[in-house]
Amino acid sequence: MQRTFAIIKPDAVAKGYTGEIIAMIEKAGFKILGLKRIRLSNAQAQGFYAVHKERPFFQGLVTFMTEGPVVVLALEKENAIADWRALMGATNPANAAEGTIRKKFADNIERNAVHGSDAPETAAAEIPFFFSTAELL
Ligand code: 3AN
Repeated sequence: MQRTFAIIKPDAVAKGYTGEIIAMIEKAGFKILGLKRIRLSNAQAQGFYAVHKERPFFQGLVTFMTEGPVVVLALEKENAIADWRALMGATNPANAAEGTIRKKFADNIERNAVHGSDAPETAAAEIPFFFSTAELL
């Protein structure tokens, strides 16, 4: 079993896609260990995306991620990291495959509906960034 971390981003939450995205997650066989709807502070968004802080899109990304509520999830499944990234689709929705979340719900490369950990080390850092052990059931 492997764990991964997911965010339903402000664009998708604001457009009312939370339920459909959670249904896709459950249908794909992920167990939801933790789930909450929160609004990121500036400091949380900057900390979460610290690996991108030298990138030209960093400030725009932080502004976007703090513009409204998000839903954060801790997920478990065999091969969870790769399987969640496959279900999300490519970072740029223009390149995302049919049937993926980004193909269905994302507007563009920045407002791209969902986040997913890209490696086991990333998941191991991202899950405790938002969930205490007691919140993972
Ligand atoms: P992914 O979310 O597919 O793992 P990353 O880790 O390369 O993609 O990028 C993190 C986030 O930064 C993306 N989800 C997207 O919101 C934003 N982003 C990435 N590349 C760009 C870009 N060229 N322009 C604007 N935003 C970007």
